[in-house]
Amino acid sequence: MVNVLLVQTVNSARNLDANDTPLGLAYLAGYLRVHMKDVSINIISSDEKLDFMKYKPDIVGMTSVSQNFNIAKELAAMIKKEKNIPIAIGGHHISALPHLLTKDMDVAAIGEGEQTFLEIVELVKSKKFSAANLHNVKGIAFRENGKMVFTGPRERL
Ligand code: B12
Repeated sequence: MVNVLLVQTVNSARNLDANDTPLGLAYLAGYLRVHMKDVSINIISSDEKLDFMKYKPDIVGMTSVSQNFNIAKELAAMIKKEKNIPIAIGGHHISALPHLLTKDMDVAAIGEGEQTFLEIVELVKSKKFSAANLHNVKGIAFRENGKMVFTGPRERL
């Protein structure tokens, strides 16, 4: 069993940041459920903050628009402090500016994320999540020995 926690970054001070489940994360969850056995998925909002660990995540996937990227950064730092689990981030902001990946974020998913995230979660599930193996996942950026690696575009769904 692998526990996946998907987090929508929200700024509750803004009207449009309702806590509705974002379609993008729902697509990722739907794709995982169809293509992977023994996976448990929770989708929550960044407002839950310190309660994250109650979901016992093996991997966290975050989504963020530019406006909420600071929230994503803080969350990634907070989660890493608590437990060293892989953190992937996707969405418009990191897709356009993958070099902004922070030291607390392990993987940037560029563009459509369904197949990309499935492959990342498969690595986590089989305990093979490492920079060496990330080279085989198309459509991502990550840091290796301080250098940014881009694995090349993923075919569009
Ligand atoms: C619908 C929509 C909304 C709805 C969302 C409703 C809902 N419950 O889903 C509402 C009205 C709530 C909304 C609010 C806002 N929105 Co809006 N929204 C959109 C819109 C039109 C479509 C998004 C969508 O659902 N796409 C379909 C899904 C399936 O695709 P996706 O989200 O991109 O996700 C895919 C990939 O990005 C990737 N992915 C995404 N996240 C992750 C995470 C991981 C871990 C991985 C691996 C992959 C991954 O995989 C997904 C599946 O392929 C886009 C424009 C567009 N055409 O994309 C703007 C857009 C995303 N919004 C934008 C903005 C600015 C906002 C607000 C900040 C507005 C405001 N001033 O408050 C808020 C922020 C809300 C928030 N907390 O994120 C901007 C973001 C720009 C930027 N630079 O980041 C966009 C691009 C519009 C624009 N051109 O300006 N929005």
